[in-house]
Amino acid sequence: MGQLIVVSNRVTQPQVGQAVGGLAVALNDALKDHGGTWLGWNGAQVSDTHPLEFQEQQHDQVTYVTTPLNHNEYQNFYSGFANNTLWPMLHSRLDLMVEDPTQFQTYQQVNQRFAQKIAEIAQEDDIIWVHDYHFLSLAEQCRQLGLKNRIGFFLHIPFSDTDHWQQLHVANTLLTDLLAYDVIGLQTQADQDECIEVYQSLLNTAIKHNTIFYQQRRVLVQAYPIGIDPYAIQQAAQGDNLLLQDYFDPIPKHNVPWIISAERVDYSKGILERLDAIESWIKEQQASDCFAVIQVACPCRMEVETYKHLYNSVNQRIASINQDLSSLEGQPIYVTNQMIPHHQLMQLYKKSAVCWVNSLKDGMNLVAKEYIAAQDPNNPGVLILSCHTGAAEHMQQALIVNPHDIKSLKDALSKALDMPLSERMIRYHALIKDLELNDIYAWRASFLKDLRHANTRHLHEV
Ligand code: GDG
Repeated sequence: MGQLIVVSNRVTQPQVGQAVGGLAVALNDALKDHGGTWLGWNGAQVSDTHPLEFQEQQHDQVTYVTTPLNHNEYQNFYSGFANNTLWPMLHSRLDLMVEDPTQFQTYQQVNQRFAQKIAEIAQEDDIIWVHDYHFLSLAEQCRQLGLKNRIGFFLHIPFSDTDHWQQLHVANTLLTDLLAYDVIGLQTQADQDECIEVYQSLLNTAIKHNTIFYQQRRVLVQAYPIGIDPYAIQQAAQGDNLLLQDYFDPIPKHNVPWIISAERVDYSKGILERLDAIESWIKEQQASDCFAVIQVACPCRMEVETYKHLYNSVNQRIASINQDLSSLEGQPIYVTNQMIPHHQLMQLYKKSAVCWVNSLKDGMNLVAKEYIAAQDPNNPGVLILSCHTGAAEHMQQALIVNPHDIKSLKDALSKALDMPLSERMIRYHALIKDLELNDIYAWRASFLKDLRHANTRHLHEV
């Protein structure tokens, strides 16, 4: 059997002594098990005149092949077509979608540059696993270079429906390119259904069960809900090196329950909607000292105007709520814009009585799963979970809310704060059982099993 080649936008190379998140660990383990290569962007940006080369580095039986992006690629591929066109469209935010033919051209060129590198390194029996919306066209570019390998794709974000795809001028090109993969992996059953529906209505492809037949090719469209490593998270949460003073000023008040939310500051996460509900709840109940809200809000994609604007709005909103509703006991909301080390974040989850995931649309949402895994089984906290996350498809014992319905949010908050231990334990045990059964290793194994068995006949064989 050949080696595994993983491709993702960012490559997360583990550094000695530094704990990284579950996905990076799971992919690294898969590469170690199979012998493998991880290909992607190294996070650096260089000038347009700088020669673009891939660097190879070996670490713990894995070869990391990484490249910088030049300024044009960063602007037009990464910030542009990937994050300002595809991300909003796939998160049903057509109001924020900007489509520019130059950006699409650069997107295709970057996919082609990566395909050329894959063609250089891939042996005949290697299998290739590509991640996320940055590389919808990568398999097609590989096929054009003559690669016959099995190539699988996993989309970490939602697939979206026909109405949204139709608004994209290059939809047919991208959907056709995607059919050069052997397996299209999605987060949820709903995404799987939507993907099949989009192919039926926009490309009129023949479909049987969840296989698309297109120009002598068979493409499996299948949901593989991503999981976490509950055991590793339990271990991490047991540590006691949480240094609140390094992240919060002032540090959160201790004598009240904590409500935690942790996310990149992204409009898909419903942060402002949650802040509205918190403010309204406190005003209605006239109770600003009932709890402390812990908001971990890491800035991201700040070169995209929408993100910069949202980041400022979130911080201003928190400052204004704190100004209006603080008491002698302290303020209601404590925010950090810093990235907290993984172990400490897991400890913060464990100390928090409630976790509130309020996404307006989210492929899965790993915070919801990590929070449950980090809990003390004898005194677990409560998860408030948006119905618009992929996680809600399987985590029905959470308090499921509609993030657009402020009343539903406030009711859930009251219920979470009042929930007796017996009910918290029943909900927790059902949730943790499912997380253990469907962990990240099961996710990886089921995707790779299907990819290995994909029944593939390629265009050039016809
Ligand atoms: C995409 C999809 C899908 C957050 N703050 C800190 C920190 N985090 C970690 C969390 C979690 C990860 O980042 C966020 O994962 P999510 O799944 O919640 O969201 P996205 O970043 O949008 O991820 C999503 C996911 O891909 C996987 O397929 O679930 O739907 O959008 O692991 O813990 N980690 C550390 N410090 C922080 O301050 N160390």
